[in-house]
Amino acid sequence: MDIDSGLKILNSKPTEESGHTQMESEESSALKANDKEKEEITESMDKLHIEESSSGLAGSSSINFKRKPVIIIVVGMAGSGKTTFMHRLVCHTQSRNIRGYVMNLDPAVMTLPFAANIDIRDTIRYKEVMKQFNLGPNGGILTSLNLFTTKFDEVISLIERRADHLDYVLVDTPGQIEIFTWSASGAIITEAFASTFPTVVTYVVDTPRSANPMTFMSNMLYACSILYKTRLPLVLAFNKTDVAQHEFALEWMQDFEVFQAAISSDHSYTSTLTNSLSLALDEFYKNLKSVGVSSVSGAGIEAYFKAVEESAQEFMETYKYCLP
Ligand SMILES: Nc1nc2c(ncn2[C@@H]2O[C@H](COP(=O)(O)OP(=O)(O)O)[C@@H](O)[C@H]2O)c(=O)[nH]1
Ligand SMILES: [Mg+2]
Repeated sequence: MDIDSGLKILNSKPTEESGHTQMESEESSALKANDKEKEEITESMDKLHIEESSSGLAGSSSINFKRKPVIIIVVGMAGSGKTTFMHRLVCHTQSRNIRGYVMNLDPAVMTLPFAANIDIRDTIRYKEVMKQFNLGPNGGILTSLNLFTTKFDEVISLIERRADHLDYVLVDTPGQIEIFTWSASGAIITEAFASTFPTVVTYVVDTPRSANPMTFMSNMLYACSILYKTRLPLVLAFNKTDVAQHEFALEWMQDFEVFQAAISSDHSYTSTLTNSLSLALDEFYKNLKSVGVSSVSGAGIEAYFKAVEESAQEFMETYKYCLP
């Protein structure tokens, strides 16, 4: 159960079938091993002590920057469809013979619709972390991510060894966005990736829920703060376009007067503030790539990968040299 043995069980060719088999067997073995679990987690924690790597920081062991694979970090509000979107990306890469590697960083997810090559749940059992450290669910998820991050240099080395055979590494993050975007471990993971491979962040937006101008603005402010914090190219994926088309959002982003017209009937303070914010965000919108996708039907996924490729190029030309 320690991270070393966890990494050894990674499979290299994800398929949906193997995903289900793996998950089913994990579930049944989890039941059987229920009694042993507590012992194992204690052992695991003992082994997860932070060792100082030769170069000091986790992830900084990499000397050579590689042009491939492109790392895609998928973030977004809980329920925006990150995991379903990941599943769609996995299906797309498999059907086009694009070489993808899949990573799950959500320790609390019950079942995954895709097979993950690297799964935080193989190493850390977050419910045991909650018990052991007397934490609530969010603290448990955060601590699990922290524990996993202490060995992230091994994850980077593993991907480096396979780099020649990979086009993309797809990374799913915990349901609650702030656990990844506002934690030290989230920052360490992001920096470890970006200092070794071209790295692109995808912010998944729940399009039907963003039809309200205030919700839209609140979502865009969050997206902007992620760009500000990660300093990485950002692609907005307006998800669930099978339920609501995203053209209204593109229009609001291209022309703030259209957005202001949408809130003109509201004379509250929030509306005035939203008006001003739409002007402030104009610069953010100008440099942003936005695509409409449906994780359910697969619409827009080609356009999404095109946006990722352009962003990876942009990373190499601009962002790489701005890294701390
Ligand atoms: N109609 C529709 N539903 C979606 C789409 N993507 C995700 N969902 C649904 O949205 C809910 C949350 O999805 P999930 O992937 O678990 O979100 P996460 O918390 O961001 O990982 C689930 O009920 C999904 O079936 C989509 O493109 N279209
Ligand atoms: Mg999820």
